[in-house]
Amino acid sequence: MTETLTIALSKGRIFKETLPLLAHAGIVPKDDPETSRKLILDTNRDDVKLVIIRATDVPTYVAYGAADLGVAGKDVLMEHGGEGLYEPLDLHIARCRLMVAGRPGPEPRGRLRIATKFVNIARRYYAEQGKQVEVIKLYGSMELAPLVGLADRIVDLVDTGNTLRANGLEPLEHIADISSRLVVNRASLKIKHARVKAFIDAVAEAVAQRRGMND
Ligand code: PRT
Ligand code: MG
Repeated sequence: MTETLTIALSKGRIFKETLPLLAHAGIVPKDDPETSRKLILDTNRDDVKLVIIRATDVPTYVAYGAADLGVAGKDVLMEHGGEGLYEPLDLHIARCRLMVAGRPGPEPRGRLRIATKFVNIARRYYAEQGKQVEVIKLYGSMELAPLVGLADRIVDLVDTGNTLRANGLEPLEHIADISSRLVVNRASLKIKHARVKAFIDAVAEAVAQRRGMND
């Protein structure tokens, strides 16, 4: 009997954009997480399961070995720290930029207040700039914070920029280009080496093919 390979994914854009890559590796889920309430999805392969979790929980599941592999945004990995994770592959999906944004105009004087869900990234970023800031942790709708005087700046993901524009904010500083990465539990890499390696290779090939088609 072969051991099970468990892959952690979040629903939404990551699931949608990972599906074709999984298909290339011969893996097709039996349920759609957007309509099913199941948290463990069977696939066409008896020895492959998908666990559907919050995007920010993917590094934790994989680091503890609750999933062998996972797909997570670089933003989530930077914020988590990535300890215990092997990151073999940039999937080039769910791309966006991590930015500092705020109202147009000069930087307010004094100690800046920064609202974000990426508190570790924000602290690191401003520490590298030698700037003293106060970081305020939020769990969503960061764009609201500068509008109601909670913060001077936000650190958030930007794709089209429409969300910022709709709220009278503009991107001010670029922190990092973001895409989703394949992450692997280090013990799984050793213990299930042949299977994990074959999976990584198949997904890498799918990524290369898709990039060849798109660029
Ligand atoms: O939504 P939920 O709270 O459940 O979790 P999540 O937001 O962590 O998950 P999800 O599925 O929304 O995002 C998963 C990953 O997708 C993120 O970790 C990023 O790596 C990646 N990604 C790519 C994005 C975006 N593009 C993106 N545009 N994640 C979020 N956004 C949001 C952004 O936060 C902002 O609110 O979209 C808005 C900006 O979009 P524009 O096009 O208006 O600029
Ligand atoms: Mg979201």
